[in-house]
Amino acid sequence: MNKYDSKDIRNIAVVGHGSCGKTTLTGALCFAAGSSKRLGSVDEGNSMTDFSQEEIERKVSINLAIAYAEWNKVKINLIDCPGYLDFVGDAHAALRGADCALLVVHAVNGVEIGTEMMWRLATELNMPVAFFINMMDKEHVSFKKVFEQLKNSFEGHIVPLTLPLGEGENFKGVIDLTKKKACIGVPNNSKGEFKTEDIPDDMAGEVEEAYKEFIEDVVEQDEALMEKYFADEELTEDDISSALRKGVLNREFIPVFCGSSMSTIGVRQLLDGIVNDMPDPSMIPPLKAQQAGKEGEVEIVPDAHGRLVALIFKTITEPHVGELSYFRIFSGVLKSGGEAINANGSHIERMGHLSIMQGRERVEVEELAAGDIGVVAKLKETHTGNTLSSKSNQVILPVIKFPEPVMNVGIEPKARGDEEKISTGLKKLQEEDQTFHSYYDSDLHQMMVWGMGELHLEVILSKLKRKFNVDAEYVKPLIPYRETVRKTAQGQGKYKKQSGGRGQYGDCWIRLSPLERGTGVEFVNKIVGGAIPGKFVLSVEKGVREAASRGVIAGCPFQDFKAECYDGSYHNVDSSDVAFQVAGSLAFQKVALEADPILLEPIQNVGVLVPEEYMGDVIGDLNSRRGRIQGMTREGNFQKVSAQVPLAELYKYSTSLRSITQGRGVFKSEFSHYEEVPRELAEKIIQESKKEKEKD
Ligand SMILES: Nc1nc2c(ncn2[C@@H]2O[C@H](COP(=O)(O)OP(=O)(O)O)[C@@H](O)[C@H]2O)c(=O)[nH]1
Ligand SMILES: [Mg+2]
Repeated sequence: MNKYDSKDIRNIAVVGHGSCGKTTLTGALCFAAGSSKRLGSVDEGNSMTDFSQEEIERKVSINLAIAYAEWNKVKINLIDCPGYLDFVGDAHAALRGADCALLVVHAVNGVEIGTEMMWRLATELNMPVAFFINMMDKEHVSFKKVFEQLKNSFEGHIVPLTLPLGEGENFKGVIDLTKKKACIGVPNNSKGEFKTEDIPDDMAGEVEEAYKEFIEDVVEQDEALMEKYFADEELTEDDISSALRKGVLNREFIPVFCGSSMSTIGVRQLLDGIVNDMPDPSMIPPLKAQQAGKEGEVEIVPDAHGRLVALIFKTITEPHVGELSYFRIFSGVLKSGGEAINANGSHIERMGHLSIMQGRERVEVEELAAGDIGVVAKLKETHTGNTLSSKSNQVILPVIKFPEPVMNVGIEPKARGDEEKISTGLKKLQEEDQTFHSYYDSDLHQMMVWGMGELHLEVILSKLKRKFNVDAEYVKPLIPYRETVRKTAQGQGKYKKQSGGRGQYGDCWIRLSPLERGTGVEFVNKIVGGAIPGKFVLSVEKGVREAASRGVIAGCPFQDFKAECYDGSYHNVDSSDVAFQVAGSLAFQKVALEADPILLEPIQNVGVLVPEEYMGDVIGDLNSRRGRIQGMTREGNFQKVSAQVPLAELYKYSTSLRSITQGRGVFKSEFSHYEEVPRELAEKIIQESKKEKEKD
C-alpha cells in the first residue's frame, strides 16, 4: 500500500452532529473493507479513531483522526471528525483535507444543529455531500421521516441509493436501489457481509417508484441521457453511474445511504457508493494558491508529476512522538526522507518517517502522491494551515477558516510560580488548535483563555497536565469595567512643597465634561494669557491621563470625557514637569468625584441560533441576564435571536444555552459598546474593588 493514482483515491470527511455514530461508522467501514483487523467500540474505549486519553475518558471525539479502507482497489481516506460543538474546529480543518463530506444523520434525532452546521460548511466550500442515515437498528426510527426532513432542510436532489429492510429491531438489511436487490445482513457477521435476494413483494411498488425518481434525477444531469431515457432506450449501468457521479460532483445530486454502523448493515453498500459515486481528487476544480513573496495567484491542478503543493490541515503534539502533521497533497509527490519548504515561513523541512494513519497506528510509506493524505513527524517550524511546496515554486494555499471561540475564563496556576509553564503550554497547544486563544490581559492583570465551550476548556486543562505537567485552574474572568463622568464639574489641583532650597510648585484648574460613548479621552489647553507655560500644560495633561487610567470609584480606567485646563499659576524656580503632573492628577481625582462619576460595563451583541421550539426559553433566559432582545429572523430550520447582553452576564452562557436547548443552540457574541452599570450592581462592584484595594 503506497502510491495511488489520484483516480483511485477518495477523501471523505465523516461529519455530523455529536453521537450520531461517525466514529463507529469509520471503524465499521475499515473493518468491512478488511483494512482493520477488529471492530473497536467507542463505548469500550477501543475504537480506532477515538484513541487519545481525553477521548477514551470522555467517550467523545475531540480530535479529527484518519483511517483508510481499501475497497475495489480504491483507497478511501476517512477523516473522522468530532461532532461535539466544542471541537467543531477540527471539522473545519478536515474538510480542507477532504474532497467530499459524508454527513451522518442519527435516525432517531434526524436533522440536528450539527447536521445543519456541517451542511452549511460543505456548501461554503462547494463540497459534494452524501448522507448516511445511521442507527436504523434503534427503536422508534423512521427512515421516511428523516428522509423527508433532509429533503425539506437541504437543497439539491436528495435521493436514496439504499432503503432499509425493516426498522428498529426488525432492521435486517438494505435494498440496493441501483442494483434493485435486497441485501440481507448475515447475522453476527460484523464484516458487513450479506445475502442477495429479490426485492420482497410488499416493497416492490415502493422500490419501483424510488427507482423511477432516482433515474429521472440522474438523467437530468446529462442531456443526451435524458433524450435516450425519454426515447425509451435502455440506459447502461455506465450511463447511469457516470451521470450520477457528475451530479454528485456538482452538488446537484445528494445520495442518501442508510444502515447501522454498530451491526455493520448497509456498510458495504456505502463503500460501493463512496467508490462509485463520490468524486476522486482529479475531478475537483483546481485550487487557487498565492505565490509566496510575489503578487498573483496560481492554479493547483492535482497532478502527481506537477510541483509539490501540500496543506498541513492538522498538527498534534504527543509527549513521546513530538509533533505530528497531517497533510493533504494537492500536487506533486512527497518522498520519505525528502525535503519540502514551508512557504509560510520559508523554512526547509525534512520529511522523516512519511506515514499513513490507521487511527493511532502509523504505517510508514516510501512516498505519497497528489490526491493522497498522510502524516509526517517532527516538522520544526510548520503548523496547522501552512503549505508545503517545492523550493523552486513556493505557493501558499488559502488559510483554514476556524470558528471564533465563544467562552472566556481566567486561568491561574495551582502552585505559585507556574505562570510561565502555563503560558508556554498554552502557546504550544494553540499551535495545534486554533479555536482557542490565550493571552495576558495587562489591563485586568489576568491570564485569559477563550475556547469553544466548557468541555473544550476542560480538555485544555487535562492537556496542560498530561503534556506539560502543570496544574492549572480556571477562575471567573474579570470584566473590563470603565468609569466616566455624567456632568460637568471644575476645580483646582495644587501641589506645593517649600522647605528650604528648591521647592515644588504646580497649580492648575481643570473642567471635566462628558463626551459621547466610545470617544475616549480628549484634553484641551484653554489657558489664556500664559497663566501656565505650554510645557507645563502638557505636564498637567500627563497627570490627568495617568489619574484617569486608575479611576476614582472602582479603580477602572476613565473614558469618554473631555478635560480642559483653563487656569493655574506657576513659580519661576519651583515649578517643574513633575510638580504639574502631580497637580493635574490631584485636580482630576477631586473634580472627577464632583462630576457624578459612574461605572460603565461592556455590552455584547449576541446572536443565538435555535430551533423554534426553544425560542421562548432562550428569550426568557436572555431577559434574566439583563439582555435586550433586538429581533428575530428565520435562518434555515432555525430562528436567530439577536440581543444585547452585558458581558458580565455571559459567563458560561454556552453551557446554559446548551442545557436549555439540549445541545441544539449555538451563539456568537461580539463587543458592541459600553453602558452604565445599574446602580445597585455598581455599588456592589465598587465595594468589591475597595476590599481588593485594602487587601493590597
Ligand atoms: N444502536 C446503535 N448504536 C450506535 C450505532 N452507531 C453508533 N452507536 C452508538 O452511539 C454512540 C455514539 O457513537 P459514536 O460513534 O461515538 O458517535 P460520534 O460522536 O458520531 O462519533 C456510541 O455509544 C455507539 O456505540 C448504530 O448504528 N446503532
Ligand atoms: Mg466520534
